[in-house]
This record gives sequence, C-alpha cells and structure tokens, in this order.
Amino acid sequence: MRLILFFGALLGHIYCRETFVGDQVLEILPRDEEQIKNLVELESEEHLQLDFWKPTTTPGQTVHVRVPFVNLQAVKVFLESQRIAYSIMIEDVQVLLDKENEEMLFNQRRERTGNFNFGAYHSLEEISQKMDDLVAEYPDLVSKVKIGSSFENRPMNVLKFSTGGDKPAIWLDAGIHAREWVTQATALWTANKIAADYGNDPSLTSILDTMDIFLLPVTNPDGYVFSQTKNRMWRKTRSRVPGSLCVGVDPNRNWDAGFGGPGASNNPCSDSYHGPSANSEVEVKSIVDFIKAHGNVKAFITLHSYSQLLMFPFGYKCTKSENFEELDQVAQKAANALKSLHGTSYKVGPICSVIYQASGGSIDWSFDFGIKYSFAFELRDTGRYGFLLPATQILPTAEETWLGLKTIMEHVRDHLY
Ligand code: 0X9
Ligand code: ZN
Repeated sequence: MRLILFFGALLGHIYCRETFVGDQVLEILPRDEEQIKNLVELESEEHLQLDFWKPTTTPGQTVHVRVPFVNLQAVKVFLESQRIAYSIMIEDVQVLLDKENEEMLFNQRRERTGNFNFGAYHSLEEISQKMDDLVAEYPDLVSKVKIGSSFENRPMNVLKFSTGGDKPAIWLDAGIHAREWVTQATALWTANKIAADYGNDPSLTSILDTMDIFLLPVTNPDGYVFSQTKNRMWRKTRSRVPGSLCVGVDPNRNWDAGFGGPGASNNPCSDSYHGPSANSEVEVKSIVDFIKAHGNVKAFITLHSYSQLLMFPFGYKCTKSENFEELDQVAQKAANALKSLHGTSYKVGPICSVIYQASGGSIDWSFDFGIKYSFAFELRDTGRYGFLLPATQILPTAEETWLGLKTIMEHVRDHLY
C-alpha cells in the first residue's frame, strides 16, 4: 500500500497535480443579516482563494467553504472576530484526495482481470470503454450517439436506450460540473441498470416500451479529465475567453434562461462565470441542438452533487411554474421512493427556494423550451465529504437514485403530452 501511495504521489507530481495539503473545509452558520454581509465580504476577497462549496444564502443556512492552508488562520480570526459560528467539516482535504487516488490505482489493477467495478471512480477512457461494452453487449437496446465535441475536442457520447422506432424521449445527463464525481459514476451504473433490467423489471420495461432514454454520463469531459489529472476541485468547462487568463465557464450558468441574471458571475475567474454569451460553451450548445433537433423530449433530468435535493424550475426567477403542484408532487413521490432504500432524506422544491437564485441553468432552459418534466438532483451527501464522496457510497447512491428516477419516468410515461 505504501508503495502504491508513493507512486501515486510521484505520478501526481509528474503531471503537476495541484495539491490541497492542509486545506480545510469549514462549515459556517451565519445567524443574522449582519453575519451574512460579513460572509459576502469575505467571499469577495479574491486573494483568499476561497472555494465556496455551498454558498452564503440566508441566516440559519450553513455555508461550506474550502480554505487554502495559507489563509486558514486569517479566515478563522475573521470569523471569530465577527462571532460567526463555524466548525471544521474536513480537517485536511489532501488526506481524502490521497485516499481517493490510492483507491483508484488499486481498482485499476484489479479491473485488469476484466471485471468492471461500478463502485469505483473511473477515468474518462474507462467510462467510454464501458459505454462501448454496453453497446456491444446489448445491441438491440443500446446504441451510442455522438452529439458533438467538447472545447478540447473530446467526443460527447450519449447512450440511447430504445426498443425501436422513434418514441418520445427522456433526457438524463450527469457531470456538467466536473468535480461532482458521484454523478458520472451514478450515470454509468444507471446505464448498466437500464440495459440489464429491460425485460426483467416490469416498470422499466413498460417505460422503455413507451419511451426512449438518452443518457449523457459525462457532460463536461474536459473538466472531468482536468479534475482527475490537475485539479480535483475543478467545476467549469476548459474553454478560453479572449481577454482573460482565467479558464472555463460554469456550464450551468450558460443556458439561455435568464442568462446573465442573478446567481451568475460576469468575472471570468469566478467559478460561476456565465460565459461571454448564452450557449457559448460547445458542450451546452451540443445538447441544446440535439434536444431541438429531436423535437420530442418529454423529460429533462440532470444530476449534480451535493446536498440531497430534488429540484424543479425555476432558478433564474422565484415565481412558481404553471405546473408547480404536479412537479412538487412527482418530486415528493420520487424522494420518498429514493428514501425507502437506505433512508437518505432529500429536500424537494423549486431551485430558487431550495438552494438559491441561479440563472442560466439547464432545467430552466429545458422547461421554458417546453419540456414540462424538468428536474435537477443534487446527490449525496449533505456535507460530511461534499464533492469528495468516498467511492464506498457510489453504489448506495446510484441504487437509491434509480428509485427516484424511475418514479419520475413512470409519471412521464403515464402523462405523455
Ligand atoms: O449551482 C448550481 O449550478 C447547482 N448546484 S451545484 O452545487 N451542483 O453547483 C444548482 C443547480 C440548480 N439547477 C439549475 N439552476 N438548473
Ligand atoms: Zn453541480
């Protein structure tokens, strides 16, 4: 094990991987508007390089922030001077990263025997290979559709599950934010589940006899590769904009729905930078073009992490959608089904009230485009590990999420429009 660790570190070094030695993630609990104001001020101090995993919203709502080791002292002194309550959520981020790395290397060696482990994190190549394997194994049900290429020219491959003919469709994507690794892993498990259960699970079988499913497991392939080779905390795309040294756009602020409004940044260095224009990101544009060309997509579901939420429109505005009651009921039912497996609790509601106002998000675009069953999941956990969810939780997460997904798909099947 020591040897693996050593070579892991060495490899990391050769590829110039960013380290997070001594970084901590703090959980902060602002108690009034004054403390919120202080936190917003703290957030604007760019030199502190704070990485808000869960942003400041309202008093009584926790905030999660990764603080680089060099700025820990300053941040803690500030919080204490303002009497803002906080605790340490993650003691040393790098310790979790080393463990994650070591597990990936260990698993890669084991997989050389040919058995794919869905309960592990995988490289983009491994995921692509597994997708091809599924197509080869279930040729009558599964096919691969290339809907475009990423900024760095990686293919955007969608798995199409179809029993034949052109049916109304369900869209499901994951990994639009690079670092949310449990989502790409959950999507791949789900692909295998759909393929294996067709003809066995009566509910899924009837869904696929009525509808096609399109599944994009890695929506942001450039970001995913970057998060595995250079910076585990990467969220955005890897596109370059003229006039800035900073790289990438937040692809979930780039959709043509309230673009550039509240909850998005016009600073190219920000992690929620909306980009120069709506659809500027080829990854977003490729999906938009595909959905428009298809013309018969009835549900649009996107997987994010973390926080355990099941949300629906709107995010760019805080008004209720016309089918609010229906979406709320379906989401509640899906959350109950999800909970039935391992007891994992999800909060349900529109984006704006459940998390925060955020413009340019995918499910707002899909909803305004006319896809009335538009949902966003925020998978496990609620903050113990955040984006660094241990691989041991991939399978339970995927299994429970599947029950939620199936509940939504059943509703769509029974309410085709
Ligand atoms: O801020 C986001 O984009 C999402 N949270 S995350 O921590 N995964 O980054 C919330 C997404 C809400 N969905 C849309 N705005 N469509
Ligand atoms: Zn996300």
